[in-house]
Amino acid sequence: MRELIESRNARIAVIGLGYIGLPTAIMFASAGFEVTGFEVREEVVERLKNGTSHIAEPGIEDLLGEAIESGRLNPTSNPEDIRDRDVYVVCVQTPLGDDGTPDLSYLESAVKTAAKAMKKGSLIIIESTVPPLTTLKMAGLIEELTGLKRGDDFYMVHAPERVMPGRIFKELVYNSRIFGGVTPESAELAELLYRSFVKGQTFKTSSTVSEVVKLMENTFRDVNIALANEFAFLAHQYGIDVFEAIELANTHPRVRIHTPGIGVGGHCLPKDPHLLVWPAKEDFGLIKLAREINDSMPLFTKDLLFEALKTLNIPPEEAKVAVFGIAYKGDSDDTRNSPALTFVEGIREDVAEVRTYDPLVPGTSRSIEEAAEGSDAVVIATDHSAFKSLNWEELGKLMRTRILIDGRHVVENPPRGFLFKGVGRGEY
Ligand code: SAJ
Repeated sequence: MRELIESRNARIAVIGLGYIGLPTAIMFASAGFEVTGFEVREEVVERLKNGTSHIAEPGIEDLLGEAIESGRLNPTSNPEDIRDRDVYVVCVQTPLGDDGTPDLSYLESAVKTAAKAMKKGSLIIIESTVPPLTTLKMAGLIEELTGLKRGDDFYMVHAPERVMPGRIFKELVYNSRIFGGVTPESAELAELLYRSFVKGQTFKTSSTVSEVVKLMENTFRDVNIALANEFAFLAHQYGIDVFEAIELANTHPRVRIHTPGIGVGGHCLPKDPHLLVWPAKEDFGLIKLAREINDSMPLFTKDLLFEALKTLNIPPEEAKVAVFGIAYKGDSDDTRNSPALTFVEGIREDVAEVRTYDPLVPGTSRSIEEAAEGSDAVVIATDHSAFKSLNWEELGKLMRTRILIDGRHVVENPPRGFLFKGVGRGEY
């Protein structure tokens, strides 16, 4: 296998062409490997064959076009097309089910697809974020299905990604990377393979340590955001601006307080802390409480809005509210688990009308003016760059009442003539 990888003659199958699998398949193709991209969604395969991407990522159209035209990347939905590959890279989602526990059905299906197609000596790599011990379980599934033995007859690795949407191609190359093998040789082979395009540092460990590391990274972030949100609650108690306090506290060389806001969204942070503790036999208070605090932020923002309506004697049932931003974070078009949407659903039944405007998300108001027209309150729910330079004097003329609620610390100095409240802005 080592020679096949070094000579770029290893034939690679990437299973799952989503926002991680497609860029990864493109990077391997660009590094000179023959890559077959397996994707169950046939409409996605057809688009990719024509060189058009179903995911919006800077630079992806050109890189995809080159990979397809060179013949090195071949999208398919036929499992026969990935038979007897040297490497299988599994990049499928691991969402939470409706019951709040991890749904590993996509992963198991992808691993079974690989097991049916693989050969003796294949290297199986799981990039998906999974609960600890899952890679070992998947190795057992492969052994059951193929009769092959891990380590002797096939290699298996957990290789988590750390990329940020919008910077995927840069981070795939320059971010450091961890390879967790079910055997040391598995990790060595995976590291050799990825160094065909990874320029960042690479580290080898066991599959379970790798799974825990990935989940610790996002749990660390979620818990620290929850702490920042709790500092915001305190700022309201003490009548201070939490962002001023955080900026000053962060001048300490070893303090890095995160940013409070309307909540925590995306497909990672709301989920990964649950994956981390799920297989454990006991509860973990801090991690669980942090999730509860972050999930409470849309409601906290609703309270700020209702306090402002009350101050101006506007009955909520008569209020018209414009929500600016529904994406889960600034300059993204992704609305998965967006706290802005949780906020919108949380007020919809209590107010007369809710209009949303998000420049990056289709289906919202055609313009910010259309959303603001006749409204009693504007609520900023996403920190899009476009919202940082709004003409509030002009927008205010369109509004019936001028209430401004800032859920993402977008407005530094509240505009004159507005009743302003912001998450963490306790002085208002
Ligand atoms: N957020 C805050 N306060 C903060 C930072 C973020 O409220 O200080 C909110 C954001 O508005 C957003 C949510 O949290 O709603 C998640 O934001 P994020 O910047 O963590 O974005 P993700 O989920 O796209 O990316 C994270 C990253 N993980 C870490 O930074 C540790 C990324 O590196 C991972 O690759 C990604 O999860 C993932 O795929 O796991």
